[in-house]
Amino acid sequence: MPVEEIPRETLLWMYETMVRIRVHEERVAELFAQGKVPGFVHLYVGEEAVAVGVMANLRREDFITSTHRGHGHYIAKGGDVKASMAELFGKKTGSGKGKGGSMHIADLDVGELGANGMVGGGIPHAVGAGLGIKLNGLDNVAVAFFGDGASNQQNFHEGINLAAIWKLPVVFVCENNQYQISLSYDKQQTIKSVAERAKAYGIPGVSVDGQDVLAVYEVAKEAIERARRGEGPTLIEAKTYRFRGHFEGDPQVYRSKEEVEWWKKNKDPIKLFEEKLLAKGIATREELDAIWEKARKEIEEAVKFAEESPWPSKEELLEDVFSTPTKGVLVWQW
Ligand SMILES: Cc1ncc(C[n+]2csc(CCOP(=O)(O)OP(=O)(O)O)c2C)c(N)n1
Ligand SMILES: [Mg+2]
Repeated sequence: MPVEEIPRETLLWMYETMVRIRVHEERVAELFAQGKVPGFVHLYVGEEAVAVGVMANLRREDFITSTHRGHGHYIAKGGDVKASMAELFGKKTGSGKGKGGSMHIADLDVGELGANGMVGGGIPHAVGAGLGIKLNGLDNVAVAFFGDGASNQQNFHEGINLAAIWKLPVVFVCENNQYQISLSYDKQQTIKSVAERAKAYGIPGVSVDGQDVLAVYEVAKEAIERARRGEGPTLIEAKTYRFRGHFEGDPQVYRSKEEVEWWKKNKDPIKLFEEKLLAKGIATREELDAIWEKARKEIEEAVKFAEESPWPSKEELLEDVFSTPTKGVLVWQW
């Protein structure tokens, strides 16, 4: 979509939010390497335009469901970075009181129904939210984010089918970053685009360059408006790329350094958007630099907050924790 058709305020929000995610993720990588963030960490560097292009069309009261790679979704939905950073550290002040960690950030205040350690696990939740919206006669929408790997899961097929036959206000956003862990896309699926699967459910399917925030914005706008009008779901495939490993510590033996470097050099969503903003005179270099400075300051404050926060006490260990015990044994948790 041409920049001229989008308010300057929205354009700057998009830039600022992509920068905030990038600074957050690169800082978390350092903190993880220092041993300050326990558990697995999957970062969103390189994929920022997807969350931001979609979320620029959402209201606070709309819902999202996220993935194991969910920090970017949370930040773009307007989440509190202090609460999520404290959660990453396992501290009591975290959004899940320190018991969820990176893969389980949820915050109902901003409509984030949950990141999810189960691949494809958020899809049925979004469909449930869509059913709730419809039964209550509201005009909100629910957006399910998931990966290319998740699009091979039963949850994906059942979820889209139900949303399609019931015309639910759900938008399915597949972040096709071309790998599920070490398995490349062409080894997972025979179709060129995940969006082709929409045909099987009788709904619109569209594939978009996920490194171009304005292209994502445009297709998301159409899908979200369609859902709000009660016309049912859309499947969007955003073709993107993760600049870091599947998780922090991934040796990445399944792809070449040249491939990664090519994407960083030619398809960095922030650089591409920046060039456009400068060329069109939407912002000056100084204004953009100030945005980076502000983001760094904000993330440092969140790190300080997390570091200074207390650990949960032993007595709280079993509070707010739910499970399905099988003969006294806790079910598998990834
Ligand atoms: C149900 C389930 N099966 C397997 C796993 C192990 N696993 C974690 S991430 C992942 C790959 C997911 O790939 P994709 O959906 O493309 O997301 P990406 O990591 O690329 O963002 C797998 C198989 C899991 N967490 N949950
Ligand atoms: Mg993937």
